[in-house]
Amino acid sequence: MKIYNFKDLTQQELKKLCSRSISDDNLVKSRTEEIINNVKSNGDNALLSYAQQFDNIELSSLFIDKNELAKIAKQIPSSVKSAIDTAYQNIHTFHASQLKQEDKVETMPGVTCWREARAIERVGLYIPGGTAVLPSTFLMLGIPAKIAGCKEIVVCSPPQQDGKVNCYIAYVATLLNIEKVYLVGGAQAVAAMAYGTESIPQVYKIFGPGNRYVTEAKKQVQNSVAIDMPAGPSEVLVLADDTAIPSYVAADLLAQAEHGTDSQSILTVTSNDTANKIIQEVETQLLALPRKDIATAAIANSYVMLVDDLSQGMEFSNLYAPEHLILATEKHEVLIPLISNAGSVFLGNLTPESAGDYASGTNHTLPTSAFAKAYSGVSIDTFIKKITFQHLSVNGLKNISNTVEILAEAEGLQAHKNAVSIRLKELS
Ligand code: HSO
Ligand code: ZN
Repeated sequence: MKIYNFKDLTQQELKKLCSRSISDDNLVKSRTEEIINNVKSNGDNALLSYAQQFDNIELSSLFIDKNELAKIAKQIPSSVKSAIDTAYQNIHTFHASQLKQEDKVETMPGVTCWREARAIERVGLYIPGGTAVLPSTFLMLGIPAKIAGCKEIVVCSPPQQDGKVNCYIAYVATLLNIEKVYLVGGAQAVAAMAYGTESIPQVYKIFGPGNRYVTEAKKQVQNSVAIDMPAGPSEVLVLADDTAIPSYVAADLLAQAEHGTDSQSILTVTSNDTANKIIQEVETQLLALPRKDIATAAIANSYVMLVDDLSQGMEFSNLYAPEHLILATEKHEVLIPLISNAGSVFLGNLTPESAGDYASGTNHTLPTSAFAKAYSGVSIDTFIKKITFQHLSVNGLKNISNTVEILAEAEGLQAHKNAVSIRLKELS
């Protein structure tokens, strides 16, 4: 890992180190556009031929129904079943606590305003199934969708070799009481949910991570449908001082690195000595990993930033705006107020990112590529919209009328003024 010293870097160099390698591949763009157009005009037929072309499978049906999901779910090993059950409980508890009814507010006597939440009625969840099948992502999207009260939850996941979904995905589907899982992956899944086909209902918002084609498709369908957030490769920034435990930090950096060759694991550290101990540990632990080729490439794409102290480390972290921020220090508490940009934060030496990735309760669908400067991770809020309400009493109309009439007059909008005056006249 290359080592930089924060105070030696120019603004320009810092900016470059904080920029992410988002692939801007014209071939991906044009292929995705072609897929979307094909799904738009040929619906299910296009999906069936893509299953043949990309997944090497001749599907007899585009979906697996509830009964079959229940059957497949029975194959789940009991240890995985109970781990999923525990994760489900924790994620449910944390997300249920986010549902709050706001108070009604009287802005002036007789003028009452408030907001009420309503679920997005139809949502589409994309659950990846390529090199890694991620039932945890299904939990992270399905649980808040259920709690929010989304009426129709459309789930797409690429078919496995046997033309089905695996038992983990099937088990999560039964926990969430999902009607069907559609056997569609890639850009074609996003297109199907955005525009609808004979079998797949059109949705209002699409959620979930995926490969470059899925990400590009989500970008391209945004004229017709909302998406959860822009997505780039996953990343972590670990801020460590001399109270950090090098082997733990190394394990966290590698957990991120094994996600993909374009993942980034940034180590921000207050001393050379600790930096060296951590780098040593990374090299040792890396050798024993089954996904060491992927992790090695990701580590090569990562770096170490030396800082004078923790507050300078926070300054850098806020510039980088990491998806995950791990504070590997005993002094994590005092750093909390200094955090301005991060997707999700892991406090202290005993809190690995993996806890949040799977089971502590927080969501793991988070803003990458410095979008943490402006976006939040997925939560109940991502599955609802808030509608404003207002009511004027006799008194309220009298109290507000003058203000509205004068402003309408000032804007030259006579009909606006009349809408108040006509009511006021009746009252006097
Ligand atoms: N770290 C990933 C989530 C994940 N990790 C799923 C393991 N499985 C993005 O936050
Ligand atoms: Zn992860």
